Amino acid sequence: MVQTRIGCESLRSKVMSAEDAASLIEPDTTVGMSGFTGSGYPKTVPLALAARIEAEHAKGNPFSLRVWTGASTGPELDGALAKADGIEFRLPYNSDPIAREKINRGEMEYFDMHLSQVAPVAWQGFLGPLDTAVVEVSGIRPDGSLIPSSSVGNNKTWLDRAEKVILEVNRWQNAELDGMHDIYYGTALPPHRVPIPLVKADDRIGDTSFRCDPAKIVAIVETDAPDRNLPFSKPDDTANAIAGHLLQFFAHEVKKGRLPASLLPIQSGVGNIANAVLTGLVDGPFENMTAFTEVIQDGMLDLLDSGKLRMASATAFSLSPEAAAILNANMGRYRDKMILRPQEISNHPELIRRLGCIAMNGLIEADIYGNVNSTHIMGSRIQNGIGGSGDFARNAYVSIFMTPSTAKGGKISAIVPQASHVDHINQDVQVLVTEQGLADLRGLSPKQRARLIIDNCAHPDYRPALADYFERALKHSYGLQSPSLLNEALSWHQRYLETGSMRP
Ligand code: 0RQ
Repeated sequence: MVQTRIGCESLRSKVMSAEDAASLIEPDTTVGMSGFTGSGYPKTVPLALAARIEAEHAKGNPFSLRVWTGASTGPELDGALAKADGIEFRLPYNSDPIAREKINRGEMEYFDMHLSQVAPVAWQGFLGPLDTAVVEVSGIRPDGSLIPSSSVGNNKTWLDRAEKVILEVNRWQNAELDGMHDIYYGTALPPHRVPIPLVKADDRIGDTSFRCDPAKIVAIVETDAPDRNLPFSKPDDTANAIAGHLLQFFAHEVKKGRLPASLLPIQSGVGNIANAVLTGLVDGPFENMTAFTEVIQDGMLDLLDSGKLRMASATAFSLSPEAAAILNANMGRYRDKMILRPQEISNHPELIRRLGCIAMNGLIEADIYGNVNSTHIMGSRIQNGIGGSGDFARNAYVSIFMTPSTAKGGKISAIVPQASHVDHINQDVQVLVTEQGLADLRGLSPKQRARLIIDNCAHPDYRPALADYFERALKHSYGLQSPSLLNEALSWHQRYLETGSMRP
């Protein structure tokens, strides 16, 4: 007999099957789901909901939902609901391939908003009412408070705002997660907003659990299923070169007295390159580091194990299956070195600016002036979403973007005359790094930036064409602050669409 994680006697009567719980969600309503970068998302109710939607569609009945999450979830949620044609509108960050395809075919509306802004905007009422919250927790305490699972995301807000609440109590999540979380209940709307009392990355300012009115809980489903836990690829030469340039930059900044020897709280974006940089820091000279970031990925565990990282604050885990197994086997050891907070706090501009985070994020393309596109392929196809990159880039002590200098086997240059979509304006991009080198853009004018980016970051195959474009723009541009040849600026993208390569 498996021990229940539902410590609150009076709530046990609400236990039911995922199918019964899913039947409580009405068509044409808004559902706030837990989940952030593949962790802590509900795993059975969305699947049952997708089956119900398919059955209704087969009968000719319309059934679709507006779905809000923390960030990306897993195939059992976004994948299943998108496949069932069950999502008419979704926010924020998504990395599910089926949902991505639907969005790019124009069959799903999508708003990839800044992650720190989701909860405040929901409270401000701009998103409309929230009908149902479906939230995974790792347990329910005897007093009815909810022990969060492997991500916090927007769960506090969904539980507060929703008319009714469905809980998934997941036994797969480690019971020793209890105590790791820090749920801040001091947020308010203007004019009642006050400073957030967090001055160090390891400060605790809230509760270890969620509060939830038991009268709103309409269903509890007990589950035992793992998070998505996608593997990371081993750092290749490109990733290692990028990590090497960054480590050199940090050492230089410490020597100049612009960064302390333990650096400042690091933020690391998603993906293999970001993970490789963390792994690189394991062998670096910096000790006693802290992280104030969004996700704890494999490299962050390695850094904690090495003793170089003292603690990490985030809103979620994003681990490979191997790292998740290590974390779960050693939760007692890791728990005191990690804090999971609501994404409204982990990504809060006030806190990022106060702590002076070192922001490190990936990109799709940057132009010669350092405007960065993080989201759209060829200006129109969404890849994932802006996620938390904007929260951190605008407010960081130093904002770094990194990428391989080419994509698709060299057919695409990541450095282009003009970005086909801009998420981060050049003022928010202070350092650009590729495997070719690093461009420190701080304090430089657009023309000075262009020369440095072309020389230091562009791939040699594309460098001459970029230099040629820039020199001609200097001669023929309408203005010379950010020289541009309008009829040519996006021609590299057009050439790729027409020929399959940006090469001239
Ligand atoms: O596509 O898989 O079809 O080959 O884009 O690129 O190289 O795998 O890079 O995993 O580091 O992701 C910007 C998307 C980079 C990520 C982005 C194609 C490439 C591949 C992915 P394929 P890679 P990464 C906090 C931080 C926004 C959110 C963020 C991201 C696919 O970092 O989503 O920063 N960032 N959050 O082939 C055409 C180019 C391309 C290109 C790459 N120039 N043109 N295709 N690709 N460059 C965390 C959160 O917010 C949750």
